[in-house]
Amino acid sequence: ERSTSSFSYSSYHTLEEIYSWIDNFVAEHSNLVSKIHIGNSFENRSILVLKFSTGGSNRRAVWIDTGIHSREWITHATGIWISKKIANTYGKDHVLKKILNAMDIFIEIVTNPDGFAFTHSMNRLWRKNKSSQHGIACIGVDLNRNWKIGFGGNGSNKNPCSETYRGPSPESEPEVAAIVGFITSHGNFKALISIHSYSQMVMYPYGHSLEPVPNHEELFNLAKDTVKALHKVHGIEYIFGSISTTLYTASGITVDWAYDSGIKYAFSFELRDTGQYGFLLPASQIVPTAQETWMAIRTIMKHTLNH
Ligand code: ING
Ligand code: ZN
Repeated sequence: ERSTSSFSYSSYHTLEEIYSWIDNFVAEHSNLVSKIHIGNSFENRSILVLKFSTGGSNRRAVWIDTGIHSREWITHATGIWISKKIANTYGKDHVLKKILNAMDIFIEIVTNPDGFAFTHSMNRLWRKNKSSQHGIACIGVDLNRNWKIGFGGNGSNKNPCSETYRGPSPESEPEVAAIVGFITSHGNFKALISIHSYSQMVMYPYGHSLEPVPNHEELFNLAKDTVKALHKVHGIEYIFGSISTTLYTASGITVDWAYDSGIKYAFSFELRDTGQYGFLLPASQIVPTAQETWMAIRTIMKHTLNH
């Protein structure tokens, strides 16, 4: 395809289709959007980030990642739709305009490209990346257990055959190391939203511990507002709270690393549904899911702007 006008935002796409959409999208919105190559995956695929910026230098920034778990297809589709929404409305939506006058937005749509390619070619329900180690038969590390805060703690597994295998060491996986390198060297990220599916939840740190974070009350209230904004769109109910008290203990996760790295607005979403379709959410739910998720993200970005 040569332009985004023929791209269907209400369908699921392959990696090749998404990477070609990214190129067209950046070309069509070059005043606002650029593509950054932050590294390569274990199987040497490009790891790409979209940057939305109206100028300035090293502005405060918001990070959004989708698809760290490859089978969670609704998350990639939502990242694509939201990217288009930002490009289409940043001149008209006054809140978004204020956000983009002061901050940059970075979106990593395919955070686990090797796993994602594998969900199309071989195993629709593959979760981990595709890394292998000499002499070990099982493949893949859970990229949401490979971060260094709480690495190796409860809710992660040292068995390479486990779905929640943490990997041999913190940041051992190139997909994680690329993000750590990028966010750390940028140095001015204020919010991070890491998007998963499914369960309909908005959560914040910690996952590795039951201890409340210093700004727990602020995050609790912001999560409540976020869920309210989401609910307004199509009436979908989300629950919210810290990861360890809402879901389960999970160690070595993205948002715990973000929080302890100084990103005080660190959230993880679990998108639709609550289990009827699970990871196989029908494509007819892509646009409504993206619409409500956008209002949730916008709520967090607005709060970040004003704090
Ligand atoms: N569930 C998440 C998992 O990695 C999660 C739950 C989300 C844990 C955010 C920690 C942070 O186990 C899915 N669906 O991947
Ligand atoms: Zn997930």
